Amino acid sequence: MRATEFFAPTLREMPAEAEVVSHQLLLRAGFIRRTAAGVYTHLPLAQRVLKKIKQIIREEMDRQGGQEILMPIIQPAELWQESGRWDVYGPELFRLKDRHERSFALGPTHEEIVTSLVRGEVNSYKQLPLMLYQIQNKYRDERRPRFGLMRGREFIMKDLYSFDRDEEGLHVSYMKMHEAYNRIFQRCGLIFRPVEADSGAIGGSDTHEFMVLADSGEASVLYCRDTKCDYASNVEKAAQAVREPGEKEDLKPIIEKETPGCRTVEEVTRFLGIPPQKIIKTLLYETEKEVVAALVRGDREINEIKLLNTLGCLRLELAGANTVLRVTGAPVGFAGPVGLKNCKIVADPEVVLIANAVTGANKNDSHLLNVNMQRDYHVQTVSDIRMVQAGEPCPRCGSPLLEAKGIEVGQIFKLGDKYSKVLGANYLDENGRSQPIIMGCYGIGVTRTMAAAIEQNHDNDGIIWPAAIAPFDAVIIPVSTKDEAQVNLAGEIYDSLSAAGFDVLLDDRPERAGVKFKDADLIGYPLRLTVGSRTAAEKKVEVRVRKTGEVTVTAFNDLEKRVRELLALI
Ligand code: 9G3
Repeated sequence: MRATEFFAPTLREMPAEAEVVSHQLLLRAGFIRRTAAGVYTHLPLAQRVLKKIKQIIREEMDRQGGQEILMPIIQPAELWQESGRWDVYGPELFRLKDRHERSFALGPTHEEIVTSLVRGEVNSYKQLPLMLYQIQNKYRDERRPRFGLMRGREFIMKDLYSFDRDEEGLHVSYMKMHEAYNRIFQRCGLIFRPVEADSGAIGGSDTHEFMVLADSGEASVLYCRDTKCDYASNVEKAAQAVREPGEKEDLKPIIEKETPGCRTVEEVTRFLGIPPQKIIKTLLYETEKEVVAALVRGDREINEIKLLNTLGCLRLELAGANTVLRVTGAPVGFAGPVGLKNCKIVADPEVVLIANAVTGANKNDSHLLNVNMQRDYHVQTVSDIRMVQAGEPCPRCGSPLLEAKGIEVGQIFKLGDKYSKVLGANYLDENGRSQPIIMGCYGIGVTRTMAAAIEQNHDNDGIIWPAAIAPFDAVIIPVSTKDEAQVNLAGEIYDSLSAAGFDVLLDDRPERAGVKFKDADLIGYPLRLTVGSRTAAEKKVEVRVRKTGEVTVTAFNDLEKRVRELLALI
């Protein structure tokens, strides 16, 4: 491809609307243009990157036995009503009607469609296992589409669905996808980690997220410092290690103390001169069923996902001031478990270990000192309901946990019979008995992977593409397009590398070399091959590696070998 014919409109200025670096660089370097909020056109540079990512994904899905299909974007409402999800999802589900007033959704995901396909076609154990996948546009009407391709309303996803006879078969399929995802992100040249995650609203049991590590990532990952232990978890899922009880303390008699205006842990610790580890923080929550008091140590934060899972409820919200007043008899800031009635109490295991704790007195401007579980109050449930922090011991091996920021680019789920039960996707087993098909689903955000690659690999000058997903392997720059020797050698390089199977761009624009160098750094070609007057005379080429800035001069005759070597290293 010649730059004079190539459609890659770069921008001089940093686009003002872009908040994250991948969005800024994708716009500036001429990869994408905005069509509507959260909706983008992919220009040729982006399309080249996406094609390479998709190719890697296809090869790894096929290697594990996946078969590619293509399901419709337009999905009939009836299937979503059958699964019960038509009413579960609100405005996030794009809805539309046809000329006959029949309702449809623009597919945000394809569990309903694929399950309905399989229930119609699979009826015997002999047809299982089965893995079907597609690479296709998805639609989700995000409240605030932001961050460019990181959270679009239209995006490309690879989604695979596995169908097995039983949980054992599902586990085999799940591990195949786990392996495939490791290979995919490895081959894409990304630094990533598979982490344990919460299955949340989707139900089911096991789930892992694949995180591309980047400081700008929205997600927090905790992982074990000991590299022999591969524990890594999304911060929401991370389990606290079991703690031994500390020194035994004699139980002291309970004392009520006035603490005027002290509502927060910080205010109470300062006023009473005690460490926050001695305080029991009591937070009231409302679920669809009841009011719940959640107890954690004063220096800890509640993890609402863990609390929701412990309670087995659907909705969970911090109780308002009126509810707090009605249940505790005191304004917000003075709740405590002692004498608390009409309210379920859930405690974090660390709370059990606090002797002579400080709690709210359920009375305005008052706290209780020397509160002890069993003697002074009882709880219905003890369960891990708090956030784990970096530095705490790994729940598997006890080494300290480290924290990293990541971008979720893939997620794999064990669904079990969640969809097959409601949609009636059954098969006949060897004994002629009808069984629900056991499913898994496995997604990769393809457009998001491209954005995450930039978040992880850039500098002040622009993008630094990993070679495997770069739009071109190299750019060839003749320093002067008026110098015939340079133009001829650049053309020869272009022809020979193209013939050898490399993707190369010949920057034949009549621009100053400095402008072309700047654009080359911005677009992020792994290699820059420069032909100047001196090198042209000697039939040599200056080879610069974008990632390291390393420059070497190579004879034209050795160039193909050199390029191959360097690309293998990037
Ligand atoms: C919806 C809307 C948004 C959604 C969903 C449904 C997320 C929804 C979860 C998944 C799970 C897996 C297949 C590939 C792997 C991930 N947002 N999810 O189900 F109606 Cl509006 O999509 N799907």
